[in-house]
Amino acid sequence: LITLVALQSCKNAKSEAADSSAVENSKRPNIIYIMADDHAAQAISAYGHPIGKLAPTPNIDRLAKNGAIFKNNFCTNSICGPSRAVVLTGKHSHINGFRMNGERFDGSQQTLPKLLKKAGYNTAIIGKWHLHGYPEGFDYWNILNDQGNYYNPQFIKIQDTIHFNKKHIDSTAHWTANLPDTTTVKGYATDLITDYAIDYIDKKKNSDQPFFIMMHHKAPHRNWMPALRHLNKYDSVQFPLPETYFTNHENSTASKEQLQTIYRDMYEGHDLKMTKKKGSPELAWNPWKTDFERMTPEQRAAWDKAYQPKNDAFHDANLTGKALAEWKGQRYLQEYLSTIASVDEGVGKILDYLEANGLAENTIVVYTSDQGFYLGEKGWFDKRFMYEESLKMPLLIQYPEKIKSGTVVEGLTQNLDFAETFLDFANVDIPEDMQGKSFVGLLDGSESDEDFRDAVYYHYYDYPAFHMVKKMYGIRTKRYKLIHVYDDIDEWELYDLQTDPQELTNLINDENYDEIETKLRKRLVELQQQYNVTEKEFEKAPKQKVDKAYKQFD
Ligand code: SGN
Ligand code: CA
Repeated sequence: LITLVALQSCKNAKSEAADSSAVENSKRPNIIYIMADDHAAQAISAYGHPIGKLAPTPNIDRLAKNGAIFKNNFCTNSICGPSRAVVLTGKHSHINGFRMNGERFDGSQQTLPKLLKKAGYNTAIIGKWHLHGYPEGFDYWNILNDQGNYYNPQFIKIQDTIHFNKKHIDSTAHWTANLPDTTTVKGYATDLITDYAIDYIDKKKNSDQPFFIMMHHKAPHRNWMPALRHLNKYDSVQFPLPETYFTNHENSTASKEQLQTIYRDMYEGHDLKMTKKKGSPELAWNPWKTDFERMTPEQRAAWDKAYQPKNDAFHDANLTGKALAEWKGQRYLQEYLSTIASVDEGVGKILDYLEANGLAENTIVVYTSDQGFYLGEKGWFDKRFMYEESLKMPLLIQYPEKIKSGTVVEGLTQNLDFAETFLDFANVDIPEDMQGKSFVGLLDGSESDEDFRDAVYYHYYDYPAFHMVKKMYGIRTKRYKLIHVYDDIDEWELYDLQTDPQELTNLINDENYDEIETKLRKRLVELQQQYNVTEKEFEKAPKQKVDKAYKQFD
């Protein structure tokens, strides 16, 4: 009877195999999950985009060469904390309870690290956490304080808080920011996170226990501060600005009203590292001063030395209007891509380490980002929208024992599937209540793209908030996308990705697409039923909150 109950509550019924004996463990793969923050697929050369080609990522590309690249991997909610919560739980935001940044993740719920730990894994998280409160289910953690900083970041380690108690956690309200347990570490965040991860792996490499490590970079999140060694990396490269850089957002009110346009909303000093006047290192508009003030005088001097000539040249050029907007797009891409250079080097370090220590064969290495990002498409930076650039998450996985080199996955996968896939690879029971699907079958060819999934569901809630992207939910199939934008508006958008990959023509009122629209609406409702979406999910933000937020971001 006991076996029966166990079988019923799991999707893959591996209960008998799931003990933590040393023999069992020695066969189980280690899992290294590397997740960047805001790393767009367009900026990874393996994806073949012109930007990625001009700023190659040879080490991330090694994963595609050794293993698999996913061409259609999507997030369920394009924003940081929510994406992380989905990865941890294998459940949509409305089920795991973390719908938007600033909320507090309920750490008492079932999570991937807890399940792996129970099955005998040693579990760790290093780097960005951003779910507030302290991580649970990890044997070791060393997390960035809140969003983290590029230079001399603050970390919070499990050892520092070993004496913390429940009361202490509760009293810290929503934020891990400004906790008493932080230690400022001199160095550059991406390099520190890489080195800490290698230290951890090194300690575990001879153990009987397999390990699972989540290595979460801050990079390349705003405000895109490259390492000192990369400050001039792309000074002489001209990146192509997208054709849609100056689009006027016809037929989409949400697109018109967003506040994430490069040439209008970026902070000239803080983000674009522009200076007030020629000959001076003083930054132009820089409201979040601590990103620069925390640098040591030596770091700051090296920084200023690298930027002075290019900023002086900008002042000499006296640009205005369209030329200025284009210059800003170019500077943004240079900053963003130079910041990625150290992430790519870090991936190389990890892969070299695994190869040199005989760990490569039996270790799954995953590279992804919490969501996609705009690199000037539609004039934008940031994410949040259900359009391709922010919906798509890069995903590359190597596992020489089980994944053939050069595998290309076209099936529709999601971050919702990660937990189940890792459990599957680790031969651990997959709980019935997880909402994704293991994509091991897509990797070994035993399942077709069509059988795997016909449509993905999306829901973004974080409005009003930074960048003022409206609430929206929708469905994306292989060819079409239907979006409902709601709250202070009620607008539907329909795109044909085959004829309009840039999603510029809203077909919602086009009669030729009536039949397709009807089918999509039906499938959308079915998916909402499947994922237990209730009326409660569509609550509106109070009007005063919206008005106040607009004022704040004006
Ligand atoms: C910060 C950024 C925003 C960004 C959010 C959320 N501004 O507030 O541009 O959208 O984080 O990003 S900054 O000037 O403070 O960098 S997320 O990745 O954490 O969701
Ligand atoms: Ca992010």
